[in-house]
Amino acid sequence: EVGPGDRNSTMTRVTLLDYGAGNVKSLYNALVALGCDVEQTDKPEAVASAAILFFPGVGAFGSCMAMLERKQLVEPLRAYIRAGRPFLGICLGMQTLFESSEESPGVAGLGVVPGAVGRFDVASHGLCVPQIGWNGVAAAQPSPLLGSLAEGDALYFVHSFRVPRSEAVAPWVLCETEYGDRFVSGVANGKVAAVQFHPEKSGAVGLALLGAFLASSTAEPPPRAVAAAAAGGGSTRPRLGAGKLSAGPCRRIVACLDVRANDAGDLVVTKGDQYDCREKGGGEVRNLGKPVALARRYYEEGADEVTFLNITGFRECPLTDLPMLKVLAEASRTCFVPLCVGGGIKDLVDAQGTRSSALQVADAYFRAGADKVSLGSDAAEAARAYLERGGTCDGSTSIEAISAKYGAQACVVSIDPRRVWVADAAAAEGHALADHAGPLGRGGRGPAGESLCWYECTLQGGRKGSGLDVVQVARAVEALGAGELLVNCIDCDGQHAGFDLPLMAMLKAAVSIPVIASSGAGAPEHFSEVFRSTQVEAALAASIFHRRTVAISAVKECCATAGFAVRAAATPSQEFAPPAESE
Ligand code: 1PR
Repeated sequence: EVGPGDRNSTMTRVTLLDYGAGNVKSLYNALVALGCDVEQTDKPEAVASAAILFFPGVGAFGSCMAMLERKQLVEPLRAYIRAGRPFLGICLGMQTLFESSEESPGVAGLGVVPGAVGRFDVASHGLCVPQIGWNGVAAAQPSPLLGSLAEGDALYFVHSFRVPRSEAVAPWVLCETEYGDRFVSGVANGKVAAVQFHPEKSGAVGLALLGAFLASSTAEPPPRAVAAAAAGGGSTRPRLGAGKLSAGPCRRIVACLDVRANDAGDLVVTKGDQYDCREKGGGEVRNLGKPVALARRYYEEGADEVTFLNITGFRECPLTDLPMLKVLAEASRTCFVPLCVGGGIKDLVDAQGTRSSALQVADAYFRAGADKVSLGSDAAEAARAYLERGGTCDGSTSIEAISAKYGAQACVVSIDPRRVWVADAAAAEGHALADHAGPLGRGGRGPAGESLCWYECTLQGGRKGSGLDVVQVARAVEALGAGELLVNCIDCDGQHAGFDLPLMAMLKAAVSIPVIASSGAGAPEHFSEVFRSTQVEAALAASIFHRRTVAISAVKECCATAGFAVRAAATPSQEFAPPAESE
């Protein structure tokens, strides 16, 4: 596969190793946006003849090495790297350069860099594994790659294992990052480099780094890469001094697009009030814009992540016609931050009786450009089955399948709880209770003035109850392999009165994976409040951003003032790719 359409002989040709795991689409899109002519390949001979080689990867160390063995890529890769030819490894593409990893005991890595990859040990610091989000780096050696970094610049990390500092690796260290302890987040030696973070998903800062790599790898780099490197992240803050960390772990601000077809059949971004997306009195489906254009706007305004939820599930659609595939494919050409897609990720049977597994649906979304998928109803059903089995995993659920193939960090579970008010603890029949008269409550009350409630996990966006307690579901999906929880609250959705703090606190305490608080944001202070009161890693909003009542920059300013590290608000407008035309 070669892209884009305007390829010509003067374009810089780069080789992107696509060995069948993880999402290579994001890196492909970033390289195309920087003006490269990208050859996507899994052939040993293409590695041998590459002029500049990119080695991306997400997933597990062992399965990645097995795949490289199967495709006879191990020796060509070793030879290419040992010859010191231009190479950039990303994430798992960095880890596999080492001799081994605690993730897959007994499996040998490429062994071109000395040392072993180890498990994060951050629990004592109150941090989550996987590390999902934006963090800084400190340069350990002078390198053109990091030359454009400014103080405050953050890059996007997603990983559960990391390279510890050691004497063996010391001569290779390009940069380090702090997450609990200090770990090696980049290695380099001449024209060979590898980084733990995802430059292709790190906005203008990451594109600048990719641009700098291209500029230092070839005598004739693409002009757009050179321009991106020169522009850096667009910040006017001082350049980063040697050894100084550019930033610490940041709280994430997520923009969410609920997408569905309106009555005229057009795909629109809509927004509910307590999940009712029609104008009052059962009118038209609310239309707040077009998905690709809105996603791009949020990227440019500094959203740290964009989530698309297909809220109708397009239940009869054959896999290949899922409308959200096109949305993802187009959005990922212009949004260089993580994209998550949810809604309808489950086993599908189309009108002709053709079956597709949830994993195949997820595969299609990853190939289209998603970085994570989010499971709703199917995850709640998987949790029920897990609980009925007495809390054992048997490998039969979509969470397990997706998490095994793409890594836990790529498998989000979105839950839609609804409050069930009870008169007293006895009436709660053992469910986990939240007290809305307590310090985190905002005076919310049930119909008979109750202040205690438990939260029922609903199915199909609130259309069906499950009888399951949201805390049970959260723990079960974590055990099954989910890497992150998106916690909505039907009662608060679209109400602008703030997040449901008792719910968020309860779930944050119940799991050790990152939690995204969702539903109810109405003001910048609601974000700093949820971070302060509940320690969630991220907070998501929809209606305030769609209606421009609150800007993403205002949210970030408010959080920063309240003492929470956030990624610098705005990404400068990109001229790399044209806006999508087909909406
Ligand atoms: O069950 O796997 O097909 O997934 C369906 C997905 O669609 C779930 O993630 C579910 O949350 C979502 N969904 C289904 N129906 C609706 C609806 O609104 N009728 N929307 C729906 C969920 C909730 C949030 C919303 C926040 C923030 N939307 O994502 O964006 O509440 O809103 P706010 O800032 O305006 O308060 P499956």
